[in-house]
Amino acid sequence: MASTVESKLSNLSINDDLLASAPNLRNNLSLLSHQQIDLAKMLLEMNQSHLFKHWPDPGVDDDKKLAFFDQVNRLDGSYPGGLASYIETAKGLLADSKAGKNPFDGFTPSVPSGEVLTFGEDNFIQFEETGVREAQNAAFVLVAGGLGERLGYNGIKVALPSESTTDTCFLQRYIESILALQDASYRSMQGEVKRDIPFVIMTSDDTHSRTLELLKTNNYFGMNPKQVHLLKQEKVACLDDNDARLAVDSQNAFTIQTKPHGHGDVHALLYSSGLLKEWHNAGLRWVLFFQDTNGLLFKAIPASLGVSATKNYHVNSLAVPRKAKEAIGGITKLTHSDGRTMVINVEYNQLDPLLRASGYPDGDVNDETGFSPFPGNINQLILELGPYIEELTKTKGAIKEFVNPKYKDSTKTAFKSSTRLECMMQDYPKTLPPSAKVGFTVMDAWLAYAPVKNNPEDAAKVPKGNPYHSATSGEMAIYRANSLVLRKAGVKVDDPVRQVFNGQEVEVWSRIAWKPDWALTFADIKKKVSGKCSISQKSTLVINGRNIFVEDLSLDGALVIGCIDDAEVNLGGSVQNKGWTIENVDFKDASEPEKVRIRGFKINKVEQLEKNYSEPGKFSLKP
Ligand code: UGB
Repeated sequence: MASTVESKLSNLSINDDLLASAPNLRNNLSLLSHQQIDLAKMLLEMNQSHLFKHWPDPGVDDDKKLAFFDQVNRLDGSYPGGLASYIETAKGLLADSKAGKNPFDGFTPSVPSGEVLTFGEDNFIQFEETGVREAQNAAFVLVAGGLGERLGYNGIKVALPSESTTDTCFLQRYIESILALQDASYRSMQGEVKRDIPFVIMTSDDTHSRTLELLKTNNYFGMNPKQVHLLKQEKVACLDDNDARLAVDSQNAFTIQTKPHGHGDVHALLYSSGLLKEWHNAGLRWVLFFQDTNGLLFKAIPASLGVSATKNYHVNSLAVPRKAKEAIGGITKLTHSDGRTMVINVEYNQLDPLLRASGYPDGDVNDETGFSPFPGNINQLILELGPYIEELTKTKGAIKEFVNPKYKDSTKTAFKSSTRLECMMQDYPKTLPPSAKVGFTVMDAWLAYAPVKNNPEDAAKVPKGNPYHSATSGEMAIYRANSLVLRKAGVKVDDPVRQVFNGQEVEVWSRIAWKPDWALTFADIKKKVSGKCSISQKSTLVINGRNIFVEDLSLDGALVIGCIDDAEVNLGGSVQNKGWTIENVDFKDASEPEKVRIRGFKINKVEQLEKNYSEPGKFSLKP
């Protein structure tokens, strides 16, 4: 055996000094292939001999030793430049972090200028029309690999109901919205080729199989499975100390601890998948990125895509007014002392110190509008495909990383728990040349942004006036947005009442929900609603069908109406019944399903008028 080991060693030139740091590895070399010895050599050179400290003699746990190298091989193959490059970068970033080095050194922040839109105004309607036309030249990318640690929900977040009158989950809402855009775009272009809009979902080991299962058990929510591509991101190795020693799993000494690398992985995955080139060859022009739980998102998409197309933005970030110190990144213009400038997201934990260090002694504070002057990044990005491919050809999709260790004390010599490198998709513009056209579009938060991120306990602690970003507020925001949109179209929708669920006081508007193919834009709403309509606060209105026209409707109760595409229904008259009530549920009440508990209420369907038209033809419903 000794001679085999010696010959492997001489072939691979692991020298004895290096091996002396890992005697237990030396004892096991005979088990390893040449490729595995190569990886072992790399680990020793990168100062990782501790990984072999607990290795027993050959014959004991040999399968685990081989599994260890399988994992090392995966970690090495899935990171641009390999594991050695990961460790090297980590050492540099950890040293910078220990030294308290500011990643924005030399940059001065200022408030950038962008397109600020108001719902329903003429230019908003114009942008929506342009956006719908452009939609058939777009591909959509959902980043859904996150664990949602802040929410603490046990399932995948895209499976959560976006609202509970229809129980439509986020993934269904997104897919139906893309399909509605696809149809509307085709109709607006009259007669040109009909395209299926590609839809990519980035998953991770935490979410992949459950996302696939959700799609399969629901027939892809009506989308052609060929339109959907799942790209799985890999996790990265955790780091135990400032020397970037890899962290060993506490449950299994033959496994390196891993954690998600962040949503920035989406660029490298898209690049290596070959999809970008395929889309470019097919004539597509836009890639739209979005996150897992924003039920309002598609109300903002048509207009913001219209802005991208009109302004020829290479990068367009969607933003909302943001309260100072609110936990979303701020869009900021950074000007370097050497003259470089960029418009980029600065994460909320970095914006305040950056401002303080740049001559704003109060840091990030609200101005006279009641909001921070730095608009809040909601991480919905629209990239122009051509320049995007050009840039990724240079970078291979690698995004500037950062590290965020939680130190045990001020000496910054030890971590409370292992850390890892991370990257964010919105950091993509950091490597762009100054000629790149980087802009942003601000819309009201009531229209564009209501994510579900915080668990009930944390949401209840959010400072007064700041958004809860919980399952409760996410659902109530959908009813509010739909009510406000109908109000703008002339419907008399009652004022909301205030109610407390799971310790959060929210506005409860009439529960109004419609399928995306009923109305995508404000122009659609205005075509579908006319006359004198009114909806009382206790009411629920659910519209499932493209050709439902509402005229002179007075609703005080619950009404659920649906029709097939070949039917047309005129809806009016007076509907009155006991309706659907909202009942409080405590988040600790284990007798309720988790998806109900986390929103703090459930809907009791007491009485409703329900009508579905499943035959072609013209119908009228006027009770
Ligand atoms: N995600 C992945 O797909 N993979 C990962 O490894 C991690 C996440 P979070 P975060 O909307 O208010 C972002 O955790 O990262 C997906 C912006 O950085 O919900 O704290 C995950 O599934 C911030 O600037 O958010 O903050 C989810 O879909 C601000 O805009 C998405 O990435 C903030 O979002 C976001 O993950 C916001």
